[in-house]
Amino acid sequence: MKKILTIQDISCFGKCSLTIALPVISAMGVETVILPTAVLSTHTMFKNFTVKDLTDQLLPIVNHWKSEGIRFDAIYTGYLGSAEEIEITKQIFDMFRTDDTMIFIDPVMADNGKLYAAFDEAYAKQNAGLCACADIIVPNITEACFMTDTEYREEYDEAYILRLLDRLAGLGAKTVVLTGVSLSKGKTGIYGLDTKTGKTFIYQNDRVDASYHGTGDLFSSVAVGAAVQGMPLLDAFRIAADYTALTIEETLKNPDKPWYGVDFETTIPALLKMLKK
Ligand code: PXL
Repeated sequence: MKKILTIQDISCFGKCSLTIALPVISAMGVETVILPTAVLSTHTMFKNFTVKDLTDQLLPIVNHWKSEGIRFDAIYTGYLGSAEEIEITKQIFDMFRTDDTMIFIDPVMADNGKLYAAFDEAYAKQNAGLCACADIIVPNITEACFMTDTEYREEYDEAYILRLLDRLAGLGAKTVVLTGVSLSKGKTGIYGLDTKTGKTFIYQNDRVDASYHGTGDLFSSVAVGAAVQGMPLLDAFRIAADYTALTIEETLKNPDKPWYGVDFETTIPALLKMLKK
């Protein structure tokens, strides 16, 4: 069985980061090893959330794993709490990376032109340094702008996206994939670049007019869970995008309409069917 280590926070309530990665990647038939960077009462879109930072636990935990001879087929990082945790994450890559380890980085820190509450521009630059270590990075447009000193635009054209991809490639990852890219009305999706071949790829589906927390984590979890099992990258991203769109649609049908996260629990059977096709 393939084994993924995922490094991100646990937001106890709210459905994001590890409370999405663990159930979703496990359901895909991949052993999911977690390294929690912090425990929060909720994600940071709630008011008055509590945070217990776990920076001092990271190296003791991984040192124990190393002494047990534990190995990973992929390492997937999401929301990291601080610049120090980014530095430790780089050390963890060095400790566990082999020629076959896929390093998948979702540099979670911003959306809609703004950094999340806990972060500043220095943190964004640190994240750019982390992305240099990756095989695959999946920033949204806002994160890409912060990491490459590019002006954020609400309205853009394909030339803007290609310029962003080119700048992201300059950070050093092998495959760079921009998420949340909308090139025509009513559509949204990804635009990627294989930096070795210079080939770009694009996948768009219908835009669902709602924005939910945790959808980026859902997308990344599915993409890395599929890719680690040998699925061609473009297929892995296509399924991740379709599944995320389907889950948002299903969530909108829920009469309780939770604002804080998506009902991925109801769409896991559909995900497994998509993966079998
Ligand atoms: O979904 C990304 C995410 C992860 N973890 C925490 C967050 C967020 C987004 O806001 O607050 C704690």
